[in-house]
Amino acid sequence: MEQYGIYIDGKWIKSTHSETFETKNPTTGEILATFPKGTKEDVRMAIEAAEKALPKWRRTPAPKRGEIILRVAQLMRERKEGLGALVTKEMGKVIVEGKGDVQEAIDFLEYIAGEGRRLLGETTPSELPNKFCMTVRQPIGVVGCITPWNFPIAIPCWKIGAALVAGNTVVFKPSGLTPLCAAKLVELFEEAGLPQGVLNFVTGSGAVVGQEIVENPKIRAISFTGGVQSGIDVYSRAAKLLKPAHLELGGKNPQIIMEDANIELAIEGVLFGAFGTAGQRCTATSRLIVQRDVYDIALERLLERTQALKIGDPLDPETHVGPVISEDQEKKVLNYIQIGIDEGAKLLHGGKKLRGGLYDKGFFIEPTIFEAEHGMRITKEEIFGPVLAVIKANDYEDAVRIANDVDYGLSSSIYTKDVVRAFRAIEDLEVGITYINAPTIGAEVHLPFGGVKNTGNGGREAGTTAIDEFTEIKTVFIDYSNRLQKAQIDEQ
Ligand code: TXE
Repeated sequence: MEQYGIYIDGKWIKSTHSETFETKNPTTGEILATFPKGTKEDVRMAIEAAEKALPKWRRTPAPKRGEIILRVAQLMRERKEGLGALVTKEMGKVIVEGKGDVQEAIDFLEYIAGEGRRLLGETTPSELPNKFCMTVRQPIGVVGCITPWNFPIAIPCWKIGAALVAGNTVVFKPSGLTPLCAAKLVELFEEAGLPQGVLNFVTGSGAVVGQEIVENPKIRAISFTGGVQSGIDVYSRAAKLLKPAHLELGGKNPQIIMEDANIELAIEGVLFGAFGTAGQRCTATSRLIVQRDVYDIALERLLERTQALKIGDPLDPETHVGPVISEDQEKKVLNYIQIGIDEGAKLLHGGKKLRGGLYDKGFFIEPTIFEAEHGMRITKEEIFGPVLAVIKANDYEDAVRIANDVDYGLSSSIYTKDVVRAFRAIEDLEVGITYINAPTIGAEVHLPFGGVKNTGNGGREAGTTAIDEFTEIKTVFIDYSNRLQKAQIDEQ
């Protein structure tokens, strides 16, 4: 079993504290590695190293910074099978999705490496003669990246890749549930030739390591993905320091099926959207809103197809649904199932923890389908597990009203063949992402990713916007008139 330390200034070293924690396989309970319970002192050492490395890194030409990032992507390509299997072992998603997690990281790193040759600013005419105006993008400084467990390779790459190409140095804290994937990622950056101190890595709790990252004034910006409560805590602490904190939080994503939809396709979509990654994606489909004329047939097909799903070892390529990440997550999901039953939702499928054989070692929950009334807690709160609430809608207006009547606004989907309705849905759905005739999951890295309402605080990761949270814009005026010119003053 591997025993890791923290990674500071290009070296794996011991934490200032000797206590450790274990990372475990959620399928088998096997201990995969141990990591230090990092301290505030560890974070301060990481910050010091990142500050020391900053002047040289920010002056390294951006295309050269991009080359190192591209090299990480190449190494990942070479090792995709092994890394994908590690994601599956540590996080529990089925193997095709484990490899997909790695592929998403590769795609993003390749995309963002090219940003080294863009980092575009603007030029625009001046209101005065012989004067030139432009903007340039500059790194923010030392930034903190705090990540969750559900995409243990892809999400850290979205943040770290964008931060580094922009010329920042990084203190990275992964989720305590997936530190091994994170450590392997750090090793790849090291192997790709990232200079010492540019990326530093401290494991430990949100309350100690995470909080120090947020509250230490030497960290100039935070990028956070996680739960809403943690996000609010991060945002309010950062606010006291006027520190920008970019937040990607949860979702309660609806898929709408209209009466003219291709029902087979829509059901295939919802199976993937709701039960892929055992429902543990921020974009997972957790509500299926069906127009009443096709409600019975859609439900019938949904139940038939769900019965055929194979739940088991996520390393087995035949498996459709693996375990949830941890005992706590299992408890949370089972508790929501009980809430659904107690509030009178009709349990149509699943609802139980699976037992016997392999199931006894891991955290397996049956794919669960409720027939629910809009307004019940299971139709409003993020569950983050394989639980789907099916809701009947009268018509398009009713479906959109239900879809929008939640606190979150990340992803959405509508299945319809009516092009007018599809375009109306693009306008009407209060979310950051809308899919037409496709499930709520499946982001592509060259498009912006993020949501409205409680899903975040307005920013977007990935795409052309990826760089925004990691750069400051400087406005530059160059006067070559050789005299004092005054903007906004009539007499010159
Ligand atoms: O997230 P946390 P958890 C949701 C999902 C899930 C719930 C809890 O509903 O059931 O969140 O998951 C660090 N200051 N999502 O407990 O606690 C923490 O150590 C600084 C949705 O894993 O938010 C970890 O590294 N850092 C989400 C990271 O934040 C803090 C993906 C996320 O942990 C902190 C994951 C604090 N106060 C969970 N508190 C998505 N949007 O996809 C925690 N951390």
